[in-house]
Amino acid sequence: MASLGRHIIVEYYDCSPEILNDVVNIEKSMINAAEEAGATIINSTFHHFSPYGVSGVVVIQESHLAIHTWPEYGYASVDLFTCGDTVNPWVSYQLLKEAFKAGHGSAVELSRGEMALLKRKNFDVKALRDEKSTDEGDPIRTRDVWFTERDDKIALSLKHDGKLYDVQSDYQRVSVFNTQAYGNMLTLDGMVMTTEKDEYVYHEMITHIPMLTHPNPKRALVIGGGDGGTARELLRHDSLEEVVMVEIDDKVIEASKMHLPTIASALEHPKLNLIVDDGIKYVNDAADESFDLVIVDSTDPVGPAEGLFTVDFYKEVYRILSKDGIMVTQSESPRFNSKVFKEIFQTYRGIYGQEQVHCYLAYIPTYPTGMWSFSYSSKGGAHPIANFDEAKSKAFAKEHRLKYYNEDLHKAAFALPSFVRDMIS
Ligand code: SPD
Repeated sequence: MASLGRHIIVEYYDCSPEILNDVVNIEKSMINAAEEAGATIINSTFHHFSPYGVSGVVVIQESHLAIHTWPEYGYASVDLFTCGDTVNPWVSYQLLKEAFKAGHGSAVELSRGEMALLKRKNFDVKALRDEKSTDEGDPIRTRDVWFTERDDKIALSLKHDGKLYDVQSDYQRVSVFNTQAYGNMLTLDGMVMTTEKDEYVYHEMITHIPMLTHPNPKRALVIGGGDGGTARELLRHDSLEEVVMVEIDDKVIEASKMHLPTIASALEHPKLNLIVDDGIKYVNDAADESFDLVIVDSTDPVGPAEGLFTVDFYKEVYRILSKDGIMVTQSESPRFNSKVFKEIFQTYRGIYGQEQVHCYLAYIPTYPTGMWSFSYSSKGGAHPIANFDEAKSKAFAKEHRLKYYNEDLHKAAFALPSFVRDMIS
């Protein structure tokens, strides 16, 4: 390398004014341009000016990408600065040109920090660290890289030591991050799906509530759930003769087997029939009354999971449930996804009847707002509290040393805060 860094100074002309005034989209495009160029995102901050214009910067481990836009002229000025040779800033240049629908663009590349002009200084970071370190730890941060799940109003960040897996599958971006607080974490299209440290809350609650309410469940179907956590919990129940799991994306299974071994631990279980296919198609083709329990362990209702949030799909699930059958689905955050949350309960009540559908909650720190909901719908009317076997539940939780679910929580989870109750009543 003849220089420390490459600095591309970019002009985009004749862009779409609307795009250049959309701060949320510009941030997404800049982050995407950095990732596609091979950069590691550290953080980003963007600002919309009144009445128009956007400024922002994406800090990457290899330096930064910065932008300022003048929508009224359809013009954006962009700096792409990268150090080392792992990131190709010209990939970002091309992607941003397309993202902003630029009529034409121009760019000048400068070499920054000519090696011929640089002389190494005496800078001993190890001595500095030894001198400053205290019992509370190392005061000199060597790594400060954050994963952020964001929508336009809130964001959740987790500090991590890098990506262990990052693949664009046929359906979505599948990544595993090595987070500092929650262990390895699976994300799909930038949304947290599960982490090693808090996965048990979701997986115990989505399975044991219906399993300990149904009088005699023999066959269970899981739609989605490719990380394996739901299957692992179901297979603790000896009464089950078969668990069929239909996951659309084999990369989710691959990533989980490689990097989430404790969650994926039952994926080779002899009672598990793991099918890589479209769950909607599987349900449409399944025989009437062929499952005692159907669990929809889906992602959020964007991308490949969208079809799992439709009336047609749930009518089909109802059809394949046995007479006493129970359906449980993850039903999003009441606070964060209020619209979807309400629609879900309205839809299920239209199919199962007003009294047969119940909402319960669990507390999952790595999901938006931390408050997560599940729906419980029964075809035969089994009430999740009146009909659950409390003694069995107590013994089961003890025997399996469950970390979240227990007989008290089974009942308590259905006690809803007033604002949640009002949303669905
Ligand atoms: N926003 C997070 C929703 C995640 C729901 N599914 C998680 C899959 C875990 N098996």
